[in-house]
Amino acid sequence: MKSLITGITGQDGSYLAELLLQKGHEVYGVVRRSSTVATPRIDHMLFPEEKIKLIYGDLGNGLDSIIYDIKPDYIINLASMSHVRVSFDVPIYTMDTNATGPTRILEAIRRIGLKDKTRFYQASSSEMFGMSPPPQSETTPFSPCSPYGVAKLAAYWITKTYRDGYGLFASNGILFNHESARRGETFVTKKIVRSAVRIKLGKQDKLILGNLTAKRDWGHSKDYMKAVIKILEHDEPDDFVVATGAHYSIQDFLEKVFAKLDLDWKEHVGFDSRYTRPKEVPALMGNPEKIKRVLNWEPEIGIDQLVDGMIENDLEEEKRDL
Ligand code: NAP
Ligand code: G4F
Repeated sequence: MKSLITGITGQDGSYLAELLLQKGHEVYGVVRRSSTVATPRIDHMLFPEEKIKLIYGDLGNGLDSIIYDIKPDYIINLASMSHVRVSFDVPIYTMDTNATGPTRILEAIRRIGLKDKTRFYQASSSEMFGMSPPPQSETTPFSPCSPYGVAKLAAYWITKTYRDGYGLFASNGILFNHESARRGETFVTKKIVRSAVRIKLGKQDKLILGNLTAKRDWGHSKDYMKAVIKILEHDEPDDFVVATGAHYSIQDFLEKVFAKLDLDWKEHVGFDSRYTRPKEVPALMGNPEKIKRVLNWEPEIGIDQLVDGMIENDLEEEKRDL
């Protein structure tokens, strides 16, 4: 089996590549050329042994020749401009990457004639539910309120359109927030953990955040990548919510992390409106009943284990720097 992952250098891409290698897949990844090294999350699969193959490319163009050359069994589209607040600063780039990008892939599968060979997965997002109140499931109306959410919703629909219109095996995973030690530094969970650890070690004094009242349903990236594989291996293409079914406010998360480090968050946390958004998704909490029932998927890592793993990792990294 050959799998092509876009976004392989990201949090999810790195876990998915590991899981697919364990299943014996030949794993190919699309990477963007950049002036800094973009591969820290996947270096262990490149050196000393080259377990995965990287190809330079971008969702903006050129993916069709990569798909033509490899003719993958699975294409997993994880690449995106994944930061909701930044999407308000770069809405056109966000639409091009997150909405037109997957359309380019689907059209390549169709035009190259891979309809009966290649299964496509689109990384859809709970951000598409936007203002719709929780719990959100596959039948909840979408109501996005960020350029990111709007672009992801377009990608969701184009995936469904190619499935229903052309008979492609094309599925959406509607994933709620998922985190890990490999989470990007500017997402709120990682920002909180990294800062709390640095405060504990005397390397930092303040942590400046935006809105603390929003609620999110946080799971672990590795669990969610197991769900992605189940969605691809299912006997028919379909759309699935992937979530834990519980949610916490940003303040709850903050309190939990600081308490685990014996710190009082109120002594260290400040507010800056630069970290708020023009419009905010107030509350996300998924109902994972369908994926539990149809694909027998369950999250294995709870919120406390997730937080403990993130703290342990950042303590080790920050102590190494000391
Ligand atoms: P991430 O860590 O930010 O990774 C994003 C990946 O996309 C990186 O490999 C990045 O490459 C790549 N990328 C960005 N723009 C690209 C472009 N124009 N061409 C090619 N590659 C590009 O995100 P993640 O947390 O792993 O999330 C994976 C996917 O799931 C994303 O599509 C995200 O929107 C979606 N999602 C995430 C969550 C979540 O909670 N994590 C929830 C729902 C949906 P560089 O390394 O070069 O930047
Ligand atoms: O960690 P966040 O930036 O994640 P957000 O916006 O929920 O998006 C993530 O989850 C989506 C799934 O629902 C993905 F599709 C998306 O790609 C991404 O992975 O922010 C979480 C919450 C927000 O309510 C935000 O307003 O935290 C709040 N927040 C408060 N202070 C902050 C900060 N967020 C960030 N990034 N930085 C802050 O300082």
